[in-house]
Amino acid sequence: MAIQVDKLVIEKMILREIAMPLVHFFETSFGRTTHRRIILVEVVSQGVSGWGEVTCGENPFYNEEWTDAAWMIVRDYVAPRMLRSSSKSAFASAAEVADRSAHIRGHYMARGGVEAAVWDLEARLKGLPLWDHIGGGWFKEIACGVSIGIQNSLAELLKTIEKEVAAGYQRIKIKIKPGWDVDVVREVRKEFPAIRLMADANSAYTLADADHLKRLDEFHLMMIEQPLAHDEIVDHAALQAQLDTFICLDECIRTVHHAEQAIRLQACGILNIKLGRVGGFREALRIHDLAMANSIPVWCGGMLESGVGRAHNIALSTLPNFVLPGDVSASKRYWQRDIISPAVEVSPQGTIAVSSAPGFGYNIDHDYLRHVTVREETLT
Ligand code: OSB
Ligand code: MG
Repeated sequence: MAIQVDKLVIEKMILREIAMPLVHFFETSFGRTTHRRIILVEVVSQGVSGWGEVTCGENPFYNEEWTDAAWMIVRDYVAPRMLRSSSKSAFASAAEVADRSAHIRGHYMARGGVEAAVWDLEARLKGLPLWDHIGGGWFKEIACGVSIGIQNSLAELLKTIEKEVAAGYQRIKIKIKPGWDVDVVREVRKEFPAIRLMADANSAYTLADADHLKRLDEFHLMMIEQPLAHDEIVDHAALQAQLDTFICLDECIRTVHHAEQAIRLQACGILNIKLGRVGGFREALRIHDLAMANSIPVWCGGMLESGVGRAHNIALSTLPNFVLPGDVSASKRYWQRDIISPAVEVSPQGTIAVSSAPGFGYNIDHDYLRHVTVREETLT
């Protein structure tokens, strides 16, 4: 039975930091990750819990955020404006939550972890699946790709690609950086002439590398993701004008305004939407809608999430303009055991079936969650 939700009051917020080793290290142009430290946000109203994940890394290298800073941002700046004890405690809906932390500069992932938790809470109070609550549901199964980090050798990379293609994943993304780019992509293409292939540079190049990046054109990549600086839309436009391959922006797009600028300047042909990077569902929906209106396809990026963030990504990916396979893949690629049950599984066709259970659609594995929690604080 649905509970009354015309006024949404958050009675308490529980912050948890969990620590889990990755099954395999993940290396990008900015560094190697072997262990994750993830902040989970639980918001409680009328005895019902909603869950969100802060998707920042352990270090401020992908963007300015990192686990320790995000904890303080949520505890000291976001939570006090969200809770029942704050001066304007009630929300008409989860769509209002983002505004309540809009006075904070940056820190979208910290803010987005809370925002997503309230959307999940509201969906559960209404008895709806999260994908339904956000207006999705175009896809009953979402298309999955994998993101493969920089490996110790080309042989290991080729072996990993072979395994993921055999598992059914619909596109392969490899990470590149200066010294691990054109020659690597050439070898991958030689070995796998027909796969849908793309490369992600995580801001490792500058416009001075345009001629070098142009050499990637001959390998028919679906796109090259974020080749230039994390905050540089204008140079991406200059680069896109020189490349046949589509640029896909990731780091650059934190607001719908950034997306609007990127589209107007023709800085990209494709957008990656990450729920955390843009501060939650409200902004993700806006970017999705703007891209669709401009015929820019989008896909859902990943941040090595636990099951909670992964489940949110699945809900997001059911919106109609998520027409390209995302970086949303099976739990077992990351974790020995996930904190949700069942774990996220990928079919031999490279899809994830969308759950129709209320909220994010999976159960929290409370025993395992307790086991991996290294810090916990209850805010009221
Ligand atoms: O740029 O997409 C990225 C992971 C951490 C930081 C940045 C990125 C990534 C990924 C991994 O590519 C995607 C995933 O499998 O979760
Ligand atoms: Mg990326």
